[in-house]
Amino acid sequence: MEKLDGYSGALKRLLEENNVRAGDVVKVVTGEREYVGTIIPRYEYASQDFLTLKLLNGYNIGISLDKILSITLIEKHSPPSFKSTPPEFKSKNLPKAVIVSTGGTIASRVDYRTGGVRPALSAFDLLSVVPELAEIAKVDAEVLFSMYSENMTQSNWTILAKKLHDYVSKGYEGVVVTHGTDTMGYTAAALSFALKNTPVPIVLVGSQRSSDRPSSDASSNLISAMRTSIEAPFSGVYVLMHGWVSDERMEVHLGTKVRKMHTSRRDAFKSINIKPAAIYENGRIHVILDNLPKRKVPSSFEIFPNFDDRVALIKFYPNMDPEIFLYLLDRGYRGIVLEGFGLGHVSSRAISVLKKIIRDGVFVFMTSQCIFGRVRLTVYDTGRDLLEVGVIPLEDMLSETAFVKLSWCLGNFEEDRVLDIMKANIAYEFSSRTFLEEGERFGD
Ligand code: DAS
Repeated sequence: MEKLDGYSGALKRLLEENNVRAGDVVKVVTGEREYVGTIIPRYEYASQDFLTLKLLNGYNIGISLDKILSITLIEKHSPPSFKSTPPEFKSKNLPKAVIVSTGGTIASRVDYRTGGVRPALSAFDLLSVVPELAEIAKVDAEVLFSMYSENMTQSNWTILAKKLHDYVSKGYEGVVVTHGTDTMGYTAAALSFALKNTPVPIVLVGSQRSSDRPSSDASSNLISAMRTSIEAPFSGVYVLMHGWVSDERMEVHLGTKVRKMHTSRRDAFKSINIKPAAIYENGRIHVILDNLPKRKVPSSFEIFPNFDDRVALIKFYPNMDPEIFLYLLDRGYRGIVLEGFGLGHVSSRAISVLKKIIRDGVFVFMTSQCIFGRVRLTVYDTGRDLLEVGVIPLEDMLSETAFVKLSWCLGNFEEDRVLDIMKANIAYEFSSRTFLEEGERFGD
């Protein structure tokens, strides 16, 4: 609790002299009037010139330190602590499901020490703050990591893939992975490649608002993800997030075709160059894409969990110094995914350097920083020169997915198989053609 006070300096001394702390009910007397309320924690970075009280009417006020004449303890309180309670499952014959938590906003709460948000909720906490889950399945929970997703690495992907393979192999009917939103698309792609022919849906879910904020999307996302993982007729790896700013409609995106497209909106995630696999609305799943793998169709469920981290994703920019590619070669990088301009172009200055590193054994693939559409290296001479030196175009594949796939290829297969596997459509990472409905704006 001490660290939650967040008070320091003269203000902290005043609290200590009067033997009061955050959570206590006190009477504060200033020159003008008296206040009765609860001392609430402050975050360390807040100004230390004010004592913050929650009055009996629920409003908070800040009382300037130099106005305080006395503080009297009325009632010692220990701040409310959060204790998760085991869920009460509604019936015995519910299907078995599991929530594997990796951290992120969905598993976070406001941290009074800093005023920011930090990973704080365990998977069990999630179960107890969202009791509706117990009506859908007999849910087990495991905290695998408790981290912001910007810190996830290839080795986290490997650990997570093996964990999920275990659960699915033990017969769990539905698997939900709670994850930070920042790199959820990368992890969804990684699991799409690492877990081949998974017989049940694995649904990654995050939230843009932590669960202790009124506008939180955490519980609605979690319930929708659990229901989708248990009831969807398809299998594979998906991301579920809001399809619109309100709570009614969720979108279920293929793990290799999804990207976070807004920093804060709750409908930040979009399927790129393809429609969402399904819509989850008012408790029902509406499948959109044809030819999705069917749930529980017997086939060999295999795991290829390794990833090589000597792969770089480079967004080309005007006047980029091609020497950067030589640096990557010297650092032992084995593969580069380029996010080129337009149809897949880089400055002509770079072509000779790319030729050198490819000749020295580095794999180089081309995607586009346009995000929508597909690269085509045969339209301009620049593209044809790139083909000539051995740069491989990756159609409409998302650059982030290409980065993950190359890391996965180099982590699991011999080099003489890499080109063929990169060009093969393994987990819907390629869309054969990009259809736009009549009048539809791309990115809708
Ligand atoms: N930092 C973000 C992350 O963990 C928080 C979130 O959006 O989940 O990805």
